[in-house]
Amino acid sequence: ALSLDKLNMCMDAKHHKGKPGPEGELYKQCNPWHENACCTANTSAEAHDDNSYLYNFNWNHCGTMSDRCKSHFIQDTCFYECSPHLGPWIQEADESWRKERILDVPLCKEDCHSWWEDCKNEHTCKNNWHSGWDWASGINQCPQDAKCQKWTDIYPTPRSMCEQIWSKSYLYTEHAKDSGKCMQLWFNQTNPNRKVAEYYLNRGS
Ligand code: FOL
Repeated sequence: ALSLDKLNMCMDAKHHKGKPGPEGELYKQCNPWHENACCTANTSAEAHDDNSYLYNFNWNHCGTMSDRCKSHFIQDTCFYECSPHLGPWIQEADESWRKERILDVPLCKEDCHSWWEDCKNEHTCKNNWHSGWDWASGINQCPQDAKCQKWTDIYPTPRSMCEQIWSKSYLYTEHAKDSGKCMQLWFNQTNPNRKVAEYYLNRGS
């Protein structure tokens, strides 16, 4: 029978495994997920590359993105591709490239703020990075009608960035990392997000 364990599952998207499991070793920033992951080792390595084959996504669409800022996008990619505890927020997606997506994942305040702080001096041309790019060159470029602007003109606050950049994948929260009420992009040892998923599952039923 179809098993649906919302506390331990992978979304049906472009690169995710059918079900979570151990991976031995994952690449650099993705390694915290290695004990139980929805990403393969190959996906974890690609997560660290510019214009990687995952989505051919160009972080440098308005000039070179700093390594500090880019580290948060790598971490977001690890979280998105590897997390086995996103069940409560998985929804059907109306997109050509994936069947399912995440919606309103409650993000810890520190993770959103440090991401925005480390990126606030960059430039971008769009608030929603999921759609509307010019793909003529094979990687995304800013479309004619979207000029490069200061990051802070596109995203005045951490909240606006975290919620808009991946079309509401994340919900901004004021919860702190140790609260058990928000999902962490950054962690070292055991995945703290399982008990957060458990908290929201019980709350919703
Ligand atoms: N991180 C998180 N947290 N949530 C996500 O949903 C997410 N998604 C990606 C990467 N990290 C994420 C994938 N990013 C396109 C653009 C970005 C992208 C995947 C695909 C893309 O092909 N956009 C087309 C429209 C495609 C369509 O909707 O059919 C475009 O018009 O630009």
